[in-house]
Amino acid sequence: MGEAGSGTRTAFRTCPLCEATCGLEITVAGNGDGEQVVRIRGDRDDVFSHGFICPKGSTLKQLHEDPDVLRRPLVKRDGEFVEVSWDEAFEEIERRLPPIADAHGPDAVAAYVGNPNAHNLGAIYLRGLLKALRTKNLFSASTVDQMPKHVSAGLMFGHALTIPVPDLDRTDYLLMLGANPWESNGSLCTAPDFPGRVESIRERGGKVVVVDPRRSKTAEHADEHVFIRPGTDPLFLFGVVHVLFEEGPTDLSLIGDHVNGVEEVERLAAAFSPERVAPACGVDAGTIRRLARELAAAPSAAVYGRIGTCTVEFGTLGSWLVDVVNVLTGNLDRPGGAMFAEPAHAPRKTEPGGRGYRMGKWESRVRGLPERNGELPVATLADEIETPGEGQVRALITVAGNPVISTPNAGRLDAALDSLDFMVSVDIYVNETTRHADVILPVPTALSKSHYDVALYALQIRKVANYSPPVFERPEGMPDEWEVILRLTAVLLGLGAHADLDALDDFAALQLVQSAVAVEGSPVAGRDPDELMAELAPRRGPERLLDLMLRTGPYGDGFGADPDGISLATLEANPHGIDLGPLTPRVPTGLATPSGKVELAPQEIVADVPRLEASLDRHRNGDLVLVGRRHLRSNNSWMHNVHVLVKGKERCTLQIHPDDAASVGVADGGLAEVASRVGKVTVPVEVTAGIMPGVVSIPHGWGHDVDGIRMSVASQHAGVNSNLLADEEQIDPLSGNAVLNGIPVTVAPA
Ligand SMILES: Nc1nc2c(c(=O)[nH]1)N[C@H]1C(S)=C(S)[C@@H](COP(=O)(O)OP(=O)(O)OC[C@H]3O[C@@H](n4cnc5c(=O)[nH]c(N)nc54)[C@H](O)[C@@H]3O)O[C@H]1N2
Ligand SMILES: Nc1nc2c(c(=O)[nH]1)N[C@H]1C(S)=C(S)[C@@H](COP(=O)(O)OP(=O)(O)OC[C@H]3O[C@@H](n4cnc5c(=O)[nH]c(N)nc54)[C@H](O)[C@@H]3O)O[C@H]1N2
Ligand code: SF4
Ligand SMILES: [Mo]
Repeated sequence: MGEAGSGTRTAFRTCPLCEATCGLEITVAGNGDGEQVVRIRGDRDDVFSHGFICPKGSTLKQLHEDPDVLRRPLVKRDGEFVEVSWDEAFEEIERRLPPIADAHGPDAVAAYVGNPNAHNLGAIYLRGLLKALRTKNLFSASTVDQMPKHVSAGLMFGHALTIPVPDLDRTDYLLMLGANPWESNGSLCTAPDFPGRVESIRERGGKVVVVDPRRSKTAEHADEHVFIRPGTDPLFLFGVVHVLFEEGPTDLSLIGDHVNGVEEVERLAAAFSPERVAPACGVDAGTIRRLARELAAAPSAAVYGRIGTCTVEFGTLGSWLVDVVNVLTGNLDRPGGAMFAEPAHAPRKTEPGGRGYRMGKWESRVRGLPERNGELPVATLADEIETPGEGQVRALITVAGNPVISTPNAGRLDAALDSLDFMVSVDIYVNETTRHADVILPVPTALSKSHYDVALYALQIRKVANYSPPVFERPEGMPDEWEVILRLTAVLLGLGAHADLDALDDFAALQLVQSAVAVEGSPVAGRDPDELMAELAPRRGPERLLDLMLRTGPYGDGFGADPDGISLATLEANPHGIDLGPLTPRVPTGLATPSGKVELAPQEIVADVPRLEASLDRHRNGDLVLVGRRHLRSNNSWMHNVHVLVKGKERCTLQIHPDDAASVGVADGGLAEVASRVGKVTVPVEVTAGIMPGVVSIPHGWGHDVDGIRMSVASQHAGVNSNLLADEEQIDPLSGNAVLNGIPVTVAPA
């Protein structure tokens, strides 16, 4: 923080709203309790974002000042929320939650953790909370998002987070499927000003191709846009792979020694000639052949797939094929291709190989759906709540999640939450989900929390690290988010509502230190844990853990082992972040598969290919299918209470092609009723040639027209909940991810 004139100061803070990690320059005026944000703009000196900001970034001020944001805990008494003290809130939880697990077993308590945890430093403490629950009923937003990519990357490269990212700043050719970074600013690819970086590819003479059933803003800025029928990307990509083998040779010169399974992929691809897949994809065979040749011929190329390739019927196959093409064109792990990040806070792997990705450790009780990454598909949460029997879910903890808006057959889940014996939510609003809670524990807003992107830096396109201290003190008496999570953990551990949190935190830190010194090859291997604990003092909370991670990480000071290395103090001294350079190759040492090689044809994935092939013959009778979309001024379900973001033209509309509008009899500006197997909604119609015939689109995150929420602005801009239409029975079986794109619907005038 620096002084910027009398009575004002300037603070620097990474924006936590999306995955782009933009640096913000925040001007604060006044003093003490009267301090206020006067301006938020992009931090021009930020080493990663260089001043870029989107319209959401500056609204951290409005969020901070939003009168609807909770500042005191709420407990429901006789159906009404009443404000209580922090002690009372935790005493209520202690009185009601542990007895449920005691009486019915640990599986009777479920947890759902949502997207903002990926952007919260304090969420490091969630791991302890979830472990304390000892339940198999763990759910998160990952199974309505990126679980297919975790599974494909886990099986191919050995770890759920060894996900290659497109080397945007150096690539000559970018093929993007099902991603719209002009609105989303990117995902599973941390790159502030993603659009600017894509523009630069074109400026330096490269090519950008977008595959999407909608002519998205990203598609408009590309060299080429290819319409594709929702859910058919794996067929398209198999067509590309088919051509790569047919016209060969595939380029394995760089990585060949480190890949298993190439012949198996060639054998599988034989069934997917461009001519055979073209009718299903709606992409002509000539285009598929040409794109395959372009990818193979480009000096460097990267294929990148996101939401539209994950939240679909064959999500894992699509996610796998993206990287199969990266490997076969010689682009995996080379500059300009698809590379692995190496974040400053994660220990460096020095030997190839590892335990490999384990999956299916347990199954869900009702539908028998397998565990992935330690969790179960959220598409089956309602089943687990509604279905009686041993292990039935009777209590739920949500942390930063809004599953009533975000998950399939939202209407069913909404009703199911009403039947719980007890529910506690850690959240900043009374919204569609938390209105069902018996206790709501609020947390400080972003400007009163510190920040470091533990999750997203694992997917960054440059080696960058940035830490921000809180801009404001927390309101009097309000604990930090990690303290709320830790106190909840203490209650679950049976330590009661008044446990000694400092002791618990010391214990958590000591455990991490002990495991760090036990790692062979670590710069602190064999050191005395107490000595390291003393060096970390007087830090506590997430800062202590982060300091430990940074110091034992690939660029760390190793507690003296490398005097030039970094620590949290280095980041504190560099409020615009530190830049450690472009990504560097990590194969084979970064690979954690048991073979120490890239597994191009994992057996679990190969076994799913016949299902894909069978879909080729599926009768497509001209029915409409629904896809989603995002808007730059929206953020999943929870930034709609900020007036500047929701004002203006209605954005929650049904986009439909003119031909389809004519055939079903709906008109621009009119209302349509959209129905699926599980529900129906009435939504304003937007007729546009920017969407493929046969496809309609409604954005997710809306539907604030329910009773009992306390979001005065959002209620005025309610929109409809598109997940009332998503079918909870439709999942990608390999990952358990919900199918949120390509939902069969009917449309009629309302
Ligand atoms: N149909 C359809 N559905 C989708 C998607 C789609 O594309 N189409 N996208 C999916 C994706 S990618 C995602 S990630 C999910 C998101 O699904 P969720 O994570 O369930 O939903 P969010 O809208 O992110 O809700 C975030 C919640 O956290 C609260 N919150 C905000 N900031 C904080 C904080 O700092 N601390 C705490 N404790 N709480 C906070 C908000 O009030 C809100 O209740 O939705 C998924 N659902
Ligand atoms: N402004 C804003 N930014 C956000 C968010 C937000 O809600 N608003 N959410 C954040 C989150 S949690 C995430 S996960 C990311 C997501 O980031 P992105 O993956 O970029 O998400 P979308 O903008 O939904 O883009 C998905 C695209 O896939 C297309 N699509 C749908 N079905 C198919 C298909 O079958 N095949 C192909 N090829 N395309 C298809 C859609 O038309 C859409 O253009 O965005 C993050 N950033
Ligand atoms: S793109 Fe916008 S919302 Fe995302 S980090 Fe940057 S300023 Fe924040
Ligand atoms: Mo997401």
